[in-house]
Amino acid sequence: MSSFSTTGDSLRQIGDEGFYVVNEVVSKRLGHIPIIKGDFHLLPAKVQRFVTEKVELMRPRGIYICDGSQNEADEITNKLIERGMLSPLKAYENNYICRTDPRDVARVESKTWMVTPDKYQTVTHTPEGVEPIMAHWLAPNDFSSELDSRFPGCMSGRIMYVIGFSMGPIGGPLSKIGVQLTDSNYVVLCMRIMTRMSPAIWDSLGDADFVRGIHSVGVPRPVREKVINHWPCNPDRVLIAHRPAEREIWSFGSGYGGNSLLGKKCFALRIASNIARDEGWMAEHMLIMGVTNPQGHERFIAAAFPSACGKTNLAMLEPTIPGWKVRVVGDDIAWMKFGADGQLYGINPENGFFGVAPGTSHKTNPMAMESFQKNSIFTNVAETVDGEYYWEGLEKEIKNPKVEMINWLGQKWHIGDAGKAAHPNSRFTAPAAQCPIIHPDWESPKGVPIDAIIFGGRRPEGVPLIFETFSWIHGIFVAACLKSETTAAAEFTGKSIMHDPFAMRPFMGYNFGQYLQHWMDLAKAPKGEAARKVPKIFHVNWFRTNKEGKFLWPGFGDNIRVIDWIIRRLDGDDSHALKTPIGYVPTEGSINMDGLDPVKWDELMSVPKEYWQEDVKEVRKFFEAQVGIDLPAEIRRELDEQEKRIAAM
Ligand code: OXD
Ligand code: MN
Repeated sequence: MSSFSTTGDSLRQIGDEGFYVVNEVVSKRLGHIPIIKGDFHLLPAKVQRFVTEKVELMRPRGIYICDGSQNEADEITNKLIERGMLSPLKAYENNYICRTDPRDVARVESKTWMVTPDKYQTVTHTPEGVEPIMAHWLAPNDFSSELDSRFPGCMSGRIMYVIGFSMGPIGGPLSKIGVQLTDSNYVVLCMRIMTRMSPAIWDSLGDADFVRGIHSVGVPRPVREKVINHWPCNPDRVLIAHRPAEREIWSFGSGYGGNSLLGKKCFALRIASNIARDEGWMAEHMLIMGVTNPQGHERFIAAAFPSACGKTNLAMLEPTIPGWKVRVVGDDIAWMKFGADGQLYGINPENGFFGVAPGTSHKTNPMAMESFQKNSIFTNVAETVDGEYYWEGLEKEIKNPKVEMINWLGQKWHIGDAGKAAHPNSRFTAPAAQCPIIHPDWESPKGVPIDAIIFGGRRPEGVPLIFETFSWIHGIFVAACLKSETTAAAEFTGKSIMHDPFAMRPFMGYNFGQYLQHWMDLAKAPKGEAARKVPKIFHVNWFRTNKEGKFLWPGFGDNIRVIDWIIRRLDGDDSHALKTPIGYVPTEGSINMDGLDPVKWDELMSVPKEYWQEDVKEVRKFFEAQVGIDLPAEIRRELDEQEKRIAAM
């Protein structure tokens, strides 16, 4: 390891970006490396070591230690505007838009890896020739060569930003600290929205360890290929690799949020699920919402849906029945831990919303719309000549439907023209605190008490609007069987129903069989703690269609009607549930339909025998192919029992 020291101040200008050198780090190996911002010596020693090692590897031309302040964000924003990478959306306060290289628009699941010494720490024992779909494994040796062919010198000519951040309220008992190194200033701006980025985290780090994130767009200077849209990226060389034992993430070649904002999917799900298993808690792809009934009693619910299936919309739902109130704690990730009192508590580790823009409107999600009226960044949406954002779903709300726009590909576009205004996975990045219905306890370090967990997906056929599982273990089985139609959040094209167990398929951090076992084990309290009050588990499907392909349920704000039923079940109302082979469904009349256009109850709620007979066969094949001997016996038993119940229908 090299020893570093810093030299005195010297206000020398560096490069063409108007940055000044405030200090220097001297490396035995590299000589003088300019510090452009911050005081290296104020970083904890272990962070200094991490930074110096990676500087030696990636060889940036300067180091910028971020403090997360408004001044810093303004400075970076102004530079990006000058360079043409960001532009202000003039119709709002402090909102910006950027367009990516069109090859860098979504998560790349096929290039996302977990690196563990033993393959089966990452993946299940699948039969010969069957590719595991939950987590991809990369051998440490292969990882080393992939790393060696990408990272040495990858930041040359660029500035390396050092981002210290907390997932969860700084210093909270459920929170964790990360340090991300990146050469993308867009990433700095988005991390500032999505995480708590502040020098206060250095004090709270103490003896604790931190998660290491190393991110490079993979385009060292001088660049060899033309940079498109001022968005450097290296799509042919993308690699997103995690070393769970080392709590380390290596991301190369992409600036798209899911690949580059390392606090989110990489840390808060893939790495955190490993930490959670070691420490006895859960890191899940779930929203958390507080729902208050007309009697004023509030319950907190966590809900898991695959990407782009409406978690943000549900978390911010505007109830259509009077007297109900919904407040959002989080819209994408939940970290949950049982307290010594036996209650499950959950926090949202994030600080912002990175939501899918198309489909978001005042009709579908007015509270999300309110959240991004200022201080937000829009990626791959369209922009009108009046400086407004635009995407599919805003047709009825746009002030001037004839207005000229620039679409996400940078071409002139009008409503009605061929092609799309916005990319289907275009995003808004908005501070959570700006949401008018953010829960007052959303930053409670201890978390909020979770009483129910909902799983769901896009299931056009066969799956009722709502059912309640029979038990914790049956709920785990149902979550293991979760499926959904594919969306644009990853690289998939075309519509097909895919397995997405626990809505975690793209984010699974370790062997799925062990993950199921971990969920099962959590029901048992350690000695000396109160018995665990496991939440009830439900399954919902807002997306069932009739023969003509029309949705049978209005969804959005009307989903409160389903939540109302769920909450009555939590409150011990046993009179409104019908036992079916897959779980309890509401009896007709037990869901409040006041003010709703008539719905086809039977079509919406039916549990068709033939469909479920096929489903059980398909699930058995899926378990055999994808989980194999790693499937806990209890879950296999749940499948057998469900099969018997269906056969007896
Ligand atoms: C997301 C995703 O960005 O799940 O939240 O893809
Ligand atoms: Mn997500």
